[in-house]
Amino acid sequence: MASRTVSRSLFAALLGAAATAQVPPLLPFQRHLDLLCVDSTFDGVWRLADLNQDGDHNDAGEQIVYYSDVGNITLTNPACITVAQDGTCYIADSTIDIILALRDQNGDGDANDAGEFRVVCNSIANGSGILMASIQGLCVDGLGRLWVANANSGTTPLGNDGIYQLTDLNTDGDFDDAGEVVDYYTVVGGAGAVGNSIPTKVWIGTDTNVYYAEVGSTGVVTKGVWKLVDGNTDGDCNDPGEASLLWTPPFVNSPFYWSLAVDPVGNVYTTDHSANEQVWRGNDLNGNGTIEPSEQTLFYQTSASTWWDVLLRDDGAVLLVEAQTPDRITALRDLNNDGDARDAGEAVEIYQSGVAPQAISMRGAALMRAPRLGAAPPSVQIGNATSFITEANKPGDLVVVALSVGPAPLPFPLAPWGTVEIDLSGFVVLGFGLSDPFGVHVLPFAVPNSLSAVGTYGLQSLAGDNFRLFLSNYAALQITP
Ligand SMILES: [Ca+2]
Ligand SMILES: [Ca+2]
Ligand SMILES: [Ca+2]
Ligand SMILES: [Ca+2]
Repeated sequence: MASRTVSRSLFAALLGAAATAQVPPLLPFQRHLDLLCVDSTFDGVWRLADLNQDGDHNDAGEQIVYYSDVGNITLTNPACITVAQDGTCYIADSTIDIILALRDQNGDGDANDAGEFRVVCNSIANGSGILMASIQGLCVDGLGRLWVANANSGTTPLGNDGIYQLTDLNTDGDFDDAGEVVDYYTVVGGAGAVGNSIPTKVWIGTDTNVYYAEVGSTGVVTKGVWKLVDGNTDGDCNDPGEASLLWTPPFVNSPFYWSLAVDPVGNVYTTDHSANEQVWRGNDLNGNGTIEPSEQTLFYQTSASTWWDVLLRDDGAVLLVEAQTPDRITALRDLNNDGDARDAGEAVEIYQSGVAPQAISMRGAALMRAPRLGAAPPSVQIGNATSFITEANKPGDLVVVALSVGPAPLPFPLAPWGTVEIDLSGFVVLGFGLSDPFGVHVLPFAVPNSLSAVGTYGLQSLAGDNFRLFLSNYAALQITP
């Protein structure tokens, strides 16, 4: 199957690229659609769309209930959320101690229907016998494995502070069987007082290493961003030297570096929503394993924030997600390229509970994947064949592939469909089908064996479900003599 081949070869390339290869990364996706966020007041999940494409999620109809206590699964404190390659969304609840999987199967825009929600891990009584008493962070990798940042608890069961790797070994759709939860890293010095170690977020870097944020408050474990490298490739980072402190951003008045994200070029973002109210960016540019003062930048600063999550959007915006008064999402963009988002116009609220008709108290958020199109190969001789590969949002999505003979026009927005990037005055629909169990649609294309076919053509897919069809990126096909 093409998609499996693609991901396997990608994995092989990543392994070849890094001598200390650990984990194939998945996030951030290359294109983004709607934003899912957990709300621990509402005890559910919201889907925020920008249906009128005005750049925000504040308009009527743009706050959609994605999951609200249905069936016998009643959320109490949903703390974190992530979205996998197949469109499955995972959330962890740190009070009822479960990981819940959500996927919209009937294409109505939510995961509230029968068969759309299921518990995939009991974080107290799983078959691996590993306690995860207070899950604060979730991430998913390119192999569909889950990564958990867990803090120990002040009440029984206590559990440990650490990073856990969850793999569905028997492919029965959950992470609850024996051996499926692995202790990837137990924080040294974490046992004992609850505040010795509080791992809050975990992230898989493009360098295939694992990063996590530590906000321990007793001084036993140093606060900041830690890096985990499985040097002896035995499947964990519990061996000497495998965990190291990458970065302690500047300490000013008891910082609270809660959230963490790492972009594809190694920029590490962490937010401090203590009285300092600062977002820092660092990058280990000299590759010595630590981020020094010369390698860090105060990226943003404000007042009265409670940033529970930081997201990296495909347009380069850094999204700060917070429960505050008012609740809000702030998009940061370094418009003048001076290395921060502290200049006029660089911070924009794209959701605010005082403006939107629906108040949402955001405890964590994740971006869904938007359709992505590529031609493989993108250049082909007349009389030969190529394929158009569309990665949709999820399995079973409708995919329509169009080819335009006209020159590429200036892109223009067409709400709620996204951005049109092919010439609509001369296009033809080449194919129409459903994405496979990997969320991928492959359309083989035979190029006519005629010199009159020589030229450059524009391609775009439209993909999605009844609730949300969305345009892919522009892809070019070059036909040569
Ligand atoms: Ca809007
Ligand atoms: Ca549904
Ligand atoms: Ca399983
Ligand atoms: Ca190891």
